[in-house]
Amino acid sequence: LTSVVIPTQPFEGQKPGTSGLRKKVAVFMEKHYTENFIQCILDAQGEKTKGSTLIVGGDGRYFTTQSINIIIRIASANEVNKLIIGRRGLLSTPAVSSLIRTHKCLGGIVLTASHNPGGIRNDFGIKYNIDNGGPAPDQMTNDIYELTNKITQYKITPDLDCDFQQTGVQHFEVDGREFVVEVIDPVEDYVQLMKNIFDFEKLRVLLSGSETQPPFNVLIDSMNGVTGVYVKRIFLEELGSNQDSAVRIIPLDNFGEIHPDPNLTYAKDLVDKVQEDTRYDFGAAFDGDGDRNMIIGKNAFFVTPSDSLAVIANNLDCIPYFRNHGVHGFARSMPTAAAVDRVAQKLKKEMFEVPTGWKYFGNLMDAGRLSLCGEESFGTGSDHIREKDGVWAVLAWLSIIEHKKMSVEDILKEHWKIYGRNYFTRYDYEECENEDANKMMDHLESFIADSSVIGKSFTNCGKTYLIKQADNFSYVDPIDHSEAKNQGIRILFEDGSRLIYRLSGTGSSGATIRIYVDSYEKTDTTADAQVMLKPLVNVGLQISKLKEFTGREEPTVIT
Ligand code: VG1
Ligand code: CO
Repeated sequence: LTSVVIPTQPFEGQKPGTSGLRKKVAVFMEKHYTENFIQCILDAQGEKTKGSTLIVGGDGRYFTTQSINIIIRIASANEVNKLIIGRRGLLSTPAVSSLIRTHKCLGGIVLTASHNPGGIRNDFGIKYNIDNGGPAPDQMTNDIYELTNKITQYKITPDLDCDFQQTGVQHFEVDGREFVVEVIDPVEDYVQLMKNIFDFEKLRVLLSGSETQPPFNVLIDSMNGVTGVYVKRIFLEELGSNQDSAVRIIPLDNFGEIHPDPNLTYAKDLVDKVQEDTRYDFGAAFDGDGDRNMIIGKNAFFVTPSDSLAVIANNLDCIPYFRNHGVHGFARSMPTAAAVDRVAQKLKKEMFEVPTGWKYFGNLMDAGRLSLCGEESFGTGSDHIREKDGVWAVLAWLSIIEHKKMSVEDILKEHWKIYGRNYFTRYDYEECENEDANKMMDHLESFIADSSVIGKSFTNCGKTYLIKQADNFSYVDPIDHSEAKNQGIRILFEDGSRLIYRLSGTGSSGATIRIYVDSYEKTDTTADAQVMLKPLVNVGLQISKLKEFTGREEPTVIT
């Protein structure tokens, strides 16, 4: 086989966002569009591309097969030595992260738009992960973006046909060099990793029951995403959970026309089932690519991701991995409520607050300063890999439940009793006009730039909030000292309450405004979060003038 050089021209807007490049499928289908981006990913690695091995796979959404064919043909022409591809193109994001580490690869190309809807009319995405298994840092995604703005040609092996529906190794000769494609089972490596972290014997007894104890009944919802293949193997086969304890476990390329995002709005099916059927002790859902998780208890008792992180942090001794490796620091993204900070303080662990996006945790983990971290957006994970990990989070919760012999609700109530409670909510306004959203953010910029706002008070529903600090969050990485600026407008109040405003970096059209609202209560810990936070939400709407700028009366999603 011989490679050829194809002339091309730059496309506008191939700028990776919070987590890769996400666009409508139709955009990726434009002639040369995907080819350009793949060529730029490889070019950004410089000489390291030659002779390298890369992992390739994703959540199986529409355009996965087409994009993998493109990757195979472009990688081979650019002297990549080997691609390791998940069978049928399937690999969860955490599985890619693990495989990069297990096989000591240069990196991996993850084909996913995560929780965004899939199918021919919806979103596709491409993300590059580096040799530590984590998302490419800002420096590299900026390099990729710059290359996309000046690309003039790409190299491709047009006649290379490679099937990846069955496992096995295939050898090709391209321009006189050997090129190898190894198609692997998508779950094998990941299952081994989980077995090394958790006590599968104990979890098996919990989920399948014993002579003295009925099974702990779980309902796991893969939302037609890639976790289906992992859930089937781990929960049904390895841990002996009942056949009907997992639903929507066949990955579909359009996710069955649902929004594969595990929260109370989009995973309502699961919430309703667990609420209606009191036999269920526990429910969990994952997003399309398997890095997000939602945890609910009996009667659909909801665990916020910020609390989930704090509870896991407080109970790491239930998990063999942490008993063996020790526990270093904890971290959360800035908008995530500070429940875990209180655990860190009590356990005397280092605590880090980073910008939104998993890429900011990687350096701290590589430096051995971070063991456990999370985001309010249903992401939880540890230093076993460099991505958030939905299945891992569920196994962590089940290990805690097994060890403490307590229900989800009782575990939370006990936690709040000790630490107090961080009430949290997030309002999302999806697909606003870009111009309106930018104007609102400009207005907030000028609001915080005016130093006279410090000490100003806002009263709503009888509650008064006094501004203590207002800024746009910036972060200096403690390891490589790189700086990330403009990561969200923060308004911090005297009583510890916070309002945070950001524009999403994962959408594919329009602007999504996120408002994060949280407050801390030492003793009043069992109220409804929406009721508790309503006055602060109102203050948040008043300060931002969101309704005036966007014309939106209500948020699209509340989490
Ligand atoms: C969102 C979340 C962020 C998360 C990111 C990727 O980003 O807020 O916490 O890391 O999605 O998650 P943004 O910029 O839209 O707020 V996933 O599961 O899409 O890889
Ligand atoms: Co995801």
